Amino acid sequence: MEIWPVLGRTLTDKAALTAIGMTNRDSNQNDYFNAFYLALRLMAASGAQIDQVYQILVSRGYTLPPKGLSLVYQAGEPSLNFDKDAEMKVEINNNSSETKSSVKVTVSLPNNMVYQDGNATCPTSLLDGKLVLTIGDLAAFGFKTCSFVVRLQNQTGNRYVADDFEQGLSQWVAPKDARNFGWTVNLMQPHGGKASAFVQNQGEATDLTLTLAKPIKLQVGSPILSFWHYYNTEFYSDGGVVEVSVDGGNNWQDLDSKWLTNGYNGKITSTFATPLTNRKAFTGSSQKYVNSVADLSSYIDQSILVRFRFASDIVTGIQGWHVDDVLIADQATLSSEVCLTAQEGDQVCTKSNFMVVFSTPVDAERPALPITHEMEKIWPNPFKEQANLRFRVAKPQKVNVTLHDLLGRHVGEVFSGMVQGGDWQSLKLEGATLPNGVYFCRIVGEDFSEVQKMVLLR
Ligand SMILES: [Ca+2]
Ligand SMILES: [Ca+2]
Repeated sequence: MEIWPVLGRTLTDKAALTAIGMTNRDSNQNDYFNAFYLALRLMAASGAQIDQVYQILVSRGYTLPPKGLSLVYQAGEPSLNFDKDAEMKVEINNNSSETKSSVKVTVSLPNNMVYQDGNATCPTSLLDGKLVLTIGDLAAFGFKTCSFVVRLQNQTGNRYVADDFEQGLSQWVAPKDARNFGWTVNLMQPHGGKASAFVQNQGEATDLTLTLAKPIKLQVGSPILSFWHYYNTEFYSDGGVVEVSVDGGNNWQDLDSKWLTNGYNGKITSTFATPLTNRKAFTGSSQKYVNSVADLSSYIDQSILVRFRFASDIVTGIQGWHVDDVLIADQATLSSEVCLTAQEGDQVCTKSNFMVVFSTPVDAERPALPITHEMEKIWPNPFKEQANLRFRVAKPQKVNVTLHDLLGRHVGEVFSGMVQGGDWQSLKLEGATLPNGVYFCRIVGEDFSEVQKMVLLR
C-alpha cells in the first residue's frame, strides 16, 4: 500500500515523515518519539487517516511510539546545581484520535528536590508527599506542558576544585612560550562574574596548556569534572582537549572516553601537523558557552592533575577558547518519577535521572581586575590583501588605528573616531596598495596603546 494517499499529501507531511525516517535510526528515543508525535499532529490537522498511517509504518518496520497518552519529563536547564532552584518540565501528548479528559500528572520527588510553591504553570497540589499537576482535558492529537520549580538541596560530598577565575589563574600553571603566547585571564567574555581563562587561537603553530598547580587526591564518591566553555577556532585545524595525569605531569591521558555531556565535537585533521593531529577535540565554534562534564570515577584513590590544552597549526587564527567555572566535585544523580492518568483509564509512568553538581561559588565582593581594552591578534597573518582586527575598550573614548612600516613611518590611517565601551569593533586592514613587507598596526586610545606586527606577503 502506498503511504502518500492516506496522508494529507502536503509537503509538510512528507518533510515530517522524512524526519521520522531519519530519527528512527537515531539512538535517542525521546527525540524520535517527539518528532513522530509532532508529525502526527501535523498530519491529523491536514486530514490524514492516522490509524492507516500507523499500519503502514509498522508494516515497513518502523518502531512506533505508543498511541494514546505519552509524556516527556526533563529539566529546563542542561546543568543543575545544588542550593539552587531548577525548573522541571512535563510535556503530555495525546497521540490518539479521542479526547482524553481529567488528565493528571503525579510527580514523586526525592528528598533533596523540594517543591517551591508559586511558580508552576498549571494548577498544583501536594498529596501524600507527591506533587499533583492538573492538566485537564486534552483534545485528539493535542499536547500540553506544565513546568514547576524545585530547590535542589545540598548533599554531602567532596568539592576539590571550584574556580570561577575571578581571582586570576592562581590555582593553575600557564606557561608562556618563546613568543609570549599562553593562557591568560580574560575580562571580556566570561561565563559568570567578570573573568574567564582564555587562550587565543594564533595564526601560527602553538601548543599551550593550563594545568592545575597542585595534584588532587580523589576520594571514594562520584567525582566529575565540569566546566563551561566557549570556543571559536579554525575548524578541523585548531582546537582544545582536556587531559589527566596520574604521575605528576609526566604522562597525560585524554578524557575522550569520559565525557558525560558535551564531549569533543570534531577531529583535528589539518593539512599541517599539530600536536593534536588525528585527535578528537573541541574545534570550530560552540556558538555559546556550553557545559562539558567528564566522569572522573576511574581516578578515585589517585592523585591527578588536569589540564586544558590548546594547539593550532601554522596558518589562520580565529578567536580562541574561553574556559570558566571549572569544578571538580562529587555529583549526585537524583531520580524522580512522573505518572499520568486520564479518566478514560490511561496510565503512563516514566522515571528520569537528573545529574546535580555543586555550583562554583561566585563572590561578588571581590574586586575586578583592572582592564582598559582587549585586542585580538590580527588574522590572517601573514596576509595577502586584507587582514582583520577586532578590539574593544572598557570606557567610551576616542581611538586611532594607524599603519606604520618597518621604519615607523605612517603609511595609512585605518580608523579614527569615538568608540563605545564593551562592544567589539571589527576593522579591515587593506594591503592592496602596499608593497610586501613587515608593518605595524598601532592602536591608541585615551588610557592604552598597543602595537601589533603584521606581514604582507602576496
Ligand atoms: Ca568567571
Ligand atoms: Ca590555524
